[in-house]
Amino acid sequence: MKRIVFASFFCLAATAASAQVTVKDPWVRATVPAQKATGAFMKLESGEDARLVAASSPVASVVELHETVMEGDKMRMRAVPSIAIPAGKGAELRPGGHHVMLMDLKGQIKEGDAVPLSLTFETKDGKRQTVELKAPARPLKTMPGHDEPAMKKH
Ligand SMILES: [Cu+2]
Repeated sequence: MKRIVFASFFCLAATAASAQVTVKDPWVRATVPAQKATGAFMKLESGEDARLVAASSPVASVVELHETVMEGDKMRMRAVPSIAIPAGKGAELRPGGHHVMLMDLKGQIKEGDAVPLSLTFETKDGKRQTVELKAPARPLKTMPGHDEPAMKKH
């Protein structure tokens, strides 16, 4: 009887491993001195429907999940409880869209720094997975900043 229980346990473990969320191309926007907040961006892929439900980093006292919304012609950010990662489609966290917001920064994040991030994902059936990674810091140059009050069109 015990052997059967162990066998099914290992089967479940194998299934969970194959359903993991993959994090690709993570990066954090470098900051200038005295800047208190910045964003972390990445591509998320998953074989089954999942959500990013929590994030933390030792460089920031407060970490939130944000979306960017247009209010009239202004871009605003607001906290959301989770970011959906549809199976096979994935999600892209980018400036001007969803992102991980690092707030109350403990110091300047310089270009080339490796910023530790801990991301918690949850699948539809409630299984949780935490991914630890280091995201390189780089300046935002050509893309519109998510903290700019409005996108200019010419
Ligand atoms: Cu934000």
